[in-house]
Amino acid sequence: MFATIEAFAAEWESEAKLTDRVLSALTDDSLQQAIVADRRTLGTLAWHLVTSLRYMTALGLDFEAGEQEQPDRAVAIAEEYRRICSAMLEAVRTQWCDASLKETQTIMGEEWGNGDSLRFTLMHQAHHRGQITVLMRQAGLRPPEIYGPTYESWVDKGMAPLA
Ligand code: NI
Repeated sequence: MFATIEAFAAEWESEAKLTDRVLSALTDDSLQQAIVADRRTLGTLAWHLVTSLRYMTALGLDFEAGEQEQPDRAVAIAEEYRRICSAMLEAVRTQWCDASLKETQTIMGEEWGNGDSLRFTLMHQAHHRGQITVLMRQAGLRPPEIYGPTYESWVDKGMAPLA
């Protein structure tokens, strides 16, 4: 869990940058790429990264939820992602203090500290971001580096990539 707002803010800003890098690499056509037939697509997963942040308002944070409908254009999803990431962080910074992170709320029938909810939100984003990078490959796109080199970046450096 997070004990201070600024510890969360620092991690959130760097993680949001990584997610933005992924979303900004999507193309409109790639949004149709499905995990398997009739399951989530790259587009629905990318939009889920935006819409899931709205759940933070259930914790008492007040910020603009934005459009409900998933945009057709990848650039619009990335743009809305950047907006809601900043709006959510601004709400945490201005509406909560470090003591708020120890307060608990009932989430899915359990008592969650707000600091735990912030951690969950970060991990949830990373989870779906990982799914998205796999779908990017299936859609023929080059995934950006996240926590380390990709297959292509090893090749670019003239090194033998791990298969
Ligand atoms: Ni999810």
